[in-house]
Amino acid sequence: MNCYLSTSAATHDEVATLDFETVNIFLASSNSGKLREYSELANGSALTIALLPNFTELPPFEECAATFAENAAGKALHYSRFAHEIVLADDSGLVVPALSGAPGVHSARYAGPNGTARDCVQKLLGQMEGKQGTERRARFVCVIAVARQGSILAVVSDFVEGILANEARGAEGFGYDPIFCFPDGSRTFAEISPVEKNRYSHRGKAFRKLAEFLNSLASPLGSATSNSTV
Ligand code: ITT
Repeated sequence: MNCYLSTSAATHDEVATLDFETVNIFLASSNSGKLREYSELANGSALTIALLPNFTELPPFEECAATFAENAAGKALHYSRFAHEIVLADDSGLVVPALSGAPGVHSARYAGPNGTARDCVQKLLGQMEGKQGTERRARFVCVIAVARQGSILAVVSDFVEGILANEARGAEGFGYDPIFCFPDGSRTFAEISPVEKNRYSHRGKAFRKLAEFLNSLASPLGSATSNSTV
């Protein structure tokens, strides 16, 4: 079992050795929805994203911290020890203020260790019964950590606000997308295209911050300390 967050942060010089022309990033994730979204986000940029080789055979990282940031950093550090390239880990989830922040960091296993995404959605709809108006507000949060060989290079985060639908709608996306609506209630994230989701989503916004940071390393005026950690 691994549950820790301790490392030496990369120094400016270590980070600045990135050759931005050839940044290959390995995603450490069991979630195929995340891989699809990151592949699409990196499409056309100088970054390439692929699943970390042999990911399913590597010792798992147990996400037992109380914050998305600690889980993302711990996950990135853990898996970065199994690769030479940069490793990206994403810890994300749905935060519902009217439920004291649940499901939050427990989003993936909200319906128990064997619960499916559909089970999670049904459980959440049950918890929301009788809640109306602003009580149905929800926020998707995404923290991305990138690490290389046991050193954290960057941690960035972002979020998107919406409201919870009364029933599941749409077939796109994954996880809680069928019940996460734009604030005007018009469409759920499962009713929009993957490209449109990436434009508005917590993950798309966080990834663009990461790309901007990596890009700044390629610029003579870039600074590894500005905007590098959120
Ligand atoms: P890895 O840890 O292996 O990456 P995971 O699915 O367990 O995969 P997390 O621990 O970060 O990942 O849990 C994220 C959960 O939050 C995910 O399983 C969904 O239930 C939910 N979630 C996060 N981003 C989402 C999105 O864009 N759309 C819908 N649900 C999302």
